[in-house]
Amino acid sequence: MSFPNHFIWGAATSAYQIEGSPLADGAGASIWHHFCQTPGHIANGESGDIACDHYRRYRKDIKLMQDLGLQMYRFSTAWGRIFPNGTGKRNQAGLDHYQRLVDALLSAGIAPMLTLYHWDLPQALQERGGWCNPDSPKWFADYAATLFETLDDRVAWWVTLNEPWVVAEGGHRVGELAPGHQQLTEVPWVMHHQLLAHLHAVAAYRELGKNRIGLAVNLEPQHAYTATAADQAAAQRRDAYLNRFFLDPLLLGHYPAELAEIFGDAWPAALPLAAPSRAVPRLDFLGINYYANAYVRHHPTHFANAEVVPPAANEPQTAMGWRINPEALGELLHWVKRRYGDLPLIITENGSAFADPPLQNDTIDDTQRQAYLISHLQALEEAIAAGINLQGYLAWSLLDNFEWHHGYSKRFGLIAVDPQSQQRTLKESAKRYRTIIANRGV
Ligand code: IFM
Repeated sequence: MSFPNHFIWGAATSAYQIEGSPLADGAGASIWHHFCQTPGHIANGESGDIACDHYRRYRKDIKLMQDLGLQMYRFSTAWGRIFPNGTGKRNQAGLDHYQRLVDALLSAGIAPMLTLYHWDLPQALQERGGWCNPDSPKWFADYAATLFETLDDRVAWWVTLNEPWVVAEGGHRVGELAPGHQQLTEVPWVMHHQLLAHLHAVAAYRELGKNRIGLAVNLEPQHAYTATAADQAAAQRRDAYLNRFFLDPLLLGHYPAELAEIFGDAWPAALPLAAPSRAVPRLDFLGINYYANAYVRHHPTHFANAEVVPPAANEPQTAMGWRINPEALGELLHWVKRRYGDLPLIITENGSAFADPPLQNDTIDDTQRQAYLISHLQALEEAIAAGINLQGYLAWSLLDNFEWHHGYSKRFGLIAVDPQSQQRTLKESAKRYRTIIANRGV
């Protein structure tokens, strides 16, 4: 493999998944802190209370990033550390923490990519309706503006929201993620208010910032399970729901037509949107989180009359039960270019959970993760050669961490973290990634 010289190599994490110390230094509780306290929500009753203790160990973790040769580190700020009540009085200690983190990254020669929202809404805002409240876009833009004013002199890459569709689907329809609602009527509003939140934050950025601002969406090609018209239509509906729900209104100015049919009475009569304008770009880059594709078939009683067919035991899959399909990643990048134009793209997350072998002779030989990494990088190399404007790759994740409702049972890290001792161990995939970075892909 060979990647262009300007291609950026890095890794990603998020605040609640690694930081621990959720209430330290005056922070306000997040919906995840709250959600974890209800028995039954998280596997093994776990929480992010300690996680990777990165809030206190970030300097050591930056040394590990340096050791791997990372050029960029994507992390998120916890809104409630900066505004404990979500709005109103600012907590300087929280802001100072992230200033120290950014300064330490820059001194290590690592470019920070700062995600403003990776699912940890302040609980105080949830109590005011969370993303269902029409004021939520303004709450978010005010919080974002504080960070732009404080850190845009040092942060050159900003991401507004991480995976807004997962916030709506997991948190408001399925209910397995915080805040744990199962209310179909909430889903369109949660999506719409996040969209407006992104637009308000970008508008604030155009006044306050001078670098780049984008978004990170999870995209997953939806393939029809069979060639029947019914399965093809089911795959199209799921594509509209998952892949186009946020990007169509953002970049094309309208919601996918299929959504009214999918939601039925739960679809609001009006979701007013301003048309996109070339003069004020709504994104400087698009971050894509890619893990898997899906096969979809018609199902009379499933949501959207569409069922995702799980992989059979003998089909390639990760410990999440997600299909391993690097070709679909290439296909996806071409689809994005065709549908939304030639935006600068970055893979803001890609990685795999596997039940890693135990530490033996100081080695964790995670061969499956290495194979996943390499096959997906090969797909990216081909996409670049075919003219895709791909600027970088951020592996998910730097560390084994709190995988939401799965607790610590699913390990995505390049670096293993022993939850008891907090000992970090570079897996073989991390060493392989270090070699790849050092040789620009070779
Ligand atoms: O851990 C998550 C992350 O927070 C968002 N994207 C998917 C990852 C793996 O499930």
